[in-house]
Amino acid sequence: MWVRTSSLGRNLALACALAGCGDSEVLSGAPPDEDVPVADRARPITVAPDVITAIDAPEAPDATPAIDALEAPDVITAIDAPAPPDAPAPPDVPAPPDVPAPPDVPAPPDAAPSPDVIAAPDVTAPCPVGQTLTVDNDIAGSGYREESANWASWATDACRTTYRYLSRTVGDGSRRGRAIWQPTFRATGFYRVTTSYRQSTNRTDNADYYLEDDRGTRRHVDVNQQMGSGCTRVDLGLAWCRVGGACRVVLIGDDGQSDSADETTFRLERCDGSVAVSPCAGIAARPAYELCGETATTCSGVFTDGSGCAAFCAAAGMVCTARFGAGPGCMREAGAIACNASNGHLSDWCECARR
Ligand SMILES: [Ca+2]
Ligand SMILES: [Ca+2]
Repeated sequence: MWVRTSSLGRNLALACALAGCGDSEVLSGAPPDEDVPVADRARPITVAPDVITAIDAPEAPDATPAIDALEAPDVITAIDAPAPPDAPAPPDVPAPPDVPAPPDVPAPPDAAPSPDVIAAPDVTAPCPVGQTLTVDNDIAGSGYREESANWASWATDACRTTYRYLSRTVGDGSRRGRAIWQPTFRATGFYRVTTSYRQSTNRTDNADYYLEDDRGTRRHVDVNQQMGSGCTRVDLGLAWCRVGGACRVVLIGDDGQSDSADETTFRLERCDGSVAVSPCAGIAARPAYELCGETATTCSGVFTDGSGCAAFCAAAGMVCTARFGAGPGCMREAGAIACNASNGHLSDWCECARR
């Protein structure tokens, strides 16, 4: 069912409405510090200098020579003729011959890729595990951008220098828009993706983040930005990103509330240059479908268009094995529903497996 569970944020909003502590943007005529609760306004705002580089230096790989140097042959000590008794000077020891250059090692032949494997470059380079790509509104060229003029900046409790937020005092005043974090990848593999925002009662209780990776998966994470404390970080999951790919995080401000956007990091956990396409890619490619979990042979997630679990699973060439009520944001409810039920639900949770 499309059931939005009661949230603390909504209670906060109701409490504020009753107590008169609501959105300062509305009540105060949008002063410059519209985004900051009253208690925060006396606090000095310090803007850190923008000296942080876009990409942390990767850990240096172990210095492993490509080819071990050949051992020098034993020094030749042969003496052709015994020294005469009256010639005590030691014979010259011939210098060892030059160490011959190691022969070129032929590259192994490329393995023939199977049809469902994405070929990726850079699979033989040392893997810079731990390399962290930081994308932020305050780091020029790091890969952060916005798709509307509805964003404003503020510094209080920012995770890095300043954060951005949808404001009704700028742009068209609708507080709608998208923020995108898309770094340039130097290694192919699995990255842990973490985003951040400044928690505030002025923020949306429904920030829609989408983590899109180069396997074709699109993971939806719904965040209540009224929850947390100051600079708050959220793990969006693992993404497989390749050199030259289009891995990214998209925050869609769609509800007229104020989404907040700050630093997002992509930390390399392991290199893997040849990854099978997700078995659930067909589900992930449909905007009305949310992919919530996957294995090599199963997918689970939520349809939000009333199409039912048979259609949901068929998008991945699978069949429904279980169905539950659910709301958008991968919120599964208790109580099983028949896979083929015609219950009029706009959204349900589906579990799928190969035929
Ligand atoms: Ca920032
Ligand atoms: Ca939203």
